[in-house]
Amino acid sequence: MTKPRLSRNSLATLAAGITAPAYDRGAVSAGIVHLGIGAFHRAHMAVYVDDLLADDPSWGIVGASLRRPDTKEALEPQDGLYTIAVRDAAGTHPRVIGSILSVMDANSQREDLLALMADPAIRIVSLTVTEKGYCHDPANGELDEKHPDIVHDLAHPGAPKSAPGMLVEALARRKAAGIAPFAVMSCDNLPNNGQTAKRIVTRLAALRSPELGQWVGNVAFPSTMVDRIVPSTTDADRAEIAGLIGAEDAWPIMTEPFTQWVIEDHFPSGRPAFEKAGAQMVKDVEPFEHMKLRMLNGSHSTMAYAGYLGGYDYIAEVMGDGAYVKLIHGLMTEEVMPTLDMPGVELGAYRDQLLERFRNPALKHRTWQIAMDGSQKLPQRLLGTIRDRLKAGQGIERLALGVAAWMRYVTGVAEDGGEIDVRDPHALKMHAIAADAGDDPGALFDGLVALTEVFGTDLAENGAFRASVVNHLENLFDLGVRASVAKVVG
Ligand code: CS2
Repeated sequence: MTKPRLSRNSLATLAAGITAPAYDRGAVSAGIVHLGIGAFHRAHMAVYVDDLLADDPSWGIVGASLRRPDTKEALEPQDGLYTIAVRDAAGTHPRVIGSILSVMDANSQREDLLALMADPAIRIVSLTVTEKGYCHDPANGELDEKHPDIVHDLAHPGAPKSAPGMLVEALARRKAAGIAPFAVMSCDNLPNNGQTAKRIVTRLAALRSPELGQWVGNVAFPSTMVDRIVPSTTDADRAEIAGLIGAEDAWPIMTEPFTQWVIEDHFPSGRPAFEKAGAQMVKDVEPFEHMKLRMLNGSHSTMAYAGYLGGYDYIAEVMGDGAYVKLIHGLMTEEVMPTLDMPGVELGAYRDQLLERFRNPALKHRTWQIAMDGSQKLPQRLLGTIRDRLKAGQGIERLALGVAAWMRYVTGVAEDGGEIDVRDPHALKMHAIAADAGDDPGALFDGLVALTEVFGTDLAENGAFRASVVNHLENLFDLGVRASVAKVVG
């Protein structure tokens, strides 16, 4: 028998014991617009908000996709409802979330979306548009004024394509109408994401007019550190969830038990009581962001490149290889932890918890998924730590292996000669560099390190950095990745 589609009407017929919104969804109104309504948002912020709507129904979320209409197509027939399934060794635990009132597709509904963002009821615009959605130079965090979407948005400010362009236009409309600005809350994995968003958006506004730039310069851009691992959903996941909840959900979200959200408490136009749902409200998020990007994401990216090249499809598989575990343990303990200043946080316990999360056998987290967009991720995940250590005259052996594995990965050729599907805004450029370098590790390094948007200018000139990465590249080409990892961990 086919199951009904998950929707308002089928809620009453869900399998016994499935948690679903206990508040009256009809009474919920929109207070938040979220740009980038991907799996991550639905496993994180939307869940915190779902926990709070019974207390204050004025904080419902309208999601928007800037690139593809697929989330709207999945959630519209479901009245915005979807399942979040927490997975661990003990099983899969589904819960239906109701905080997303509707989803808009920015391409076909741009004007409606801008009008909503300019509505006084919207007091927060949050974003998970991924690193590349900021249209910035990842090496220095400044707006990339030559980015095609930014060039477009300056020529057509009323019909912007980029996330910064949407924010500036909506803020400009609020300013013109005498409406207080919304707070812009970044939920992306960027260092100091609030300040970064503020720098980019204010610059774009100033390019439109100095006066607008000044006004936008006074908008609140609270930083947040978000943490939850969310692998992409597969058809097997869909089938499992339908069996568990007794309804078809076109896009359930699979995640881990762990969740953390650290938020800078700066919302002049109000905010939900996030702390009641477990978020940590703090004055300064930066140390937390730093810790997470270097420890979790730095390990993730290293495992993604070295793991993928070694034939491991999933992070849990990488964690089944003792040499890789030693590499990641050593990377965090010897090379990352000494660069962090986190009074009150037991870094050893944080590391052990991360290793445990990476081991979660029920989480099918692809190395290929994490490997995406490395040019945008490397600076904050590995290169910042490397800079700090080089400055202090300290070793970078494991971190440099992560960078070398990325360089080897973006050649697009796997160890067995097969093709790697490299997804990155600079994929073509990097492919051409690799083709020119042939199998000369030094030439590959020199070609890639010249990408100043990734490496800045300092690392290209650093002899210790070059020596270490090129040494690893030689091993990667001569011995293969598994032997290279084994060599480093002794
Ligand atoms: C991952 C992150 O895909 C990636 O690059 O490293 O999405 C990671 O799973 C999250 O940051 C965890 O909070």
